[in-house]
Amino acid sequence: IIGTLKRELIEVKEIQEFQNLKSKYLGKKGLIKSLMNNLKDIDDVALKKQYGKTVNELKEELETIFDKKLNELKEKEREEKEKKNWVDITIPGARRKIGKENLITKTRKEIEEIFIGMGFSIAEGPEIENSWYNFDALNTPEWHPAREMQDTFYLSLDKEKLLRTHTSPVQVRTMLKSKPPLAIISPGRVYRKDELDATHSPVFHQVEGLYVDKNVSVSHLKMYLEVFAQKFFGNKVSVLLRPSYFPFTEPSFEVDISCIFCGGKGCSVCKNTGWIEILGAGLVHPNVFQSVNYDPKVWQGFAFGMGIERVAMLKYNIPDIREFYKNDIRFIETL
Ligand code: FA5
Repeated sequence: IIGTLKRELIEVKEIQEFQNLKSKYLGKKGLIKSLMNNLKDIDDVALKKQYGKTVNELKEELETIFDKKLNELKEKEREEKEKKNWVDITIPGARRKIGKENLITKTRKEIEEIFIGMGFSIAEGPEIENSWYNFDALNTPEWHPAREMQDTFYLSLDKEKLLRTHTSPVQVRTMLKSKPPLAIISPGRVYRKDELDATHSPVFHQVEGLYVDKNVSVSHLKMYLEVFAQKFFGNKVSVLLRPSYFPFTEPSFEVDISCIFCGGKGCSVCKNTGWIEILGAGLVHPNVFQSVNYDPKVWQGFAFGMGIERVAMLKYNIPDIREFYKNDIRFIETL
């Protein structure tokens, strides 16, 4: 029996075949079972005992052989699985393309971080504005010639609804909502009927700044802008205030930084002046304080508004504002 089994087992390659063979020998209707069934036909007690013992020994021996074969089959199966799942770790991996932060977002975050570091918080306002917030409350009523300074996309015939032309309406919204003193910046998208060219886009981004407290003067404005400029563009940068005009500030300034390309000596970027304009600013006009019920005799403040694309163009040396909106992956990847 054992010899036959061993021969049969050599042929067995799979677990299922093994199970079939095992039940043929050891199963309920198997060989051992039928040998055991013969016991009842043996009358001689000693012979019966001997027979039983022999069959049991045979059973044990068969079980050992089957166990051994099962282990072999399992080991073979494990080896095959391992072979199938083998990974060549020396093959170079496929580089996965990952996204990059948009440069406008990156620049906005850089500006935000600098001002947050100086105690400012972030305020937001809607892109669809009422004319009152965008103009009237900012000392620019309907008849004011300064309305022409920013050509507006109106959303209604009565010119009540418009796409905000600057982030300055957030000043008004913030002051109406909170009591002074306060220090906020407000980044966001703005719209103007400007022709698209290398430095102008009809949709662009600004960051507004507003600081209100007692005894605020132009020197505070200059100090904050100087710290900003040095942190953003580099330690050596200095700031120049040139008199200018905005209806919502008095006095008003265009703010320049010393040219970061030639160190202020004069080059083509700064048109040999040594200075580059980065933003508009000034001390909050008393009429603006009046529109939001702040007493201008008690409170003073400074405000500024800078173009995010413009400062990003300077910092990252981008010659044309249109690069920001083309979605050319090569542009994004070089940054
Ligand atoms: C203003 O919009 C004022 N609200 C700024 C201000 C705020 C002054 C608070 C005083 C107090 P201006 O129109 O100069 O100012 O625009 C501010 C900045 O936006 C500019 O310096 C420039 O960097 C950017 N800018 C203006 N027009 C465009 C445009 N079409 N495309 C891209 N950037 C622009």
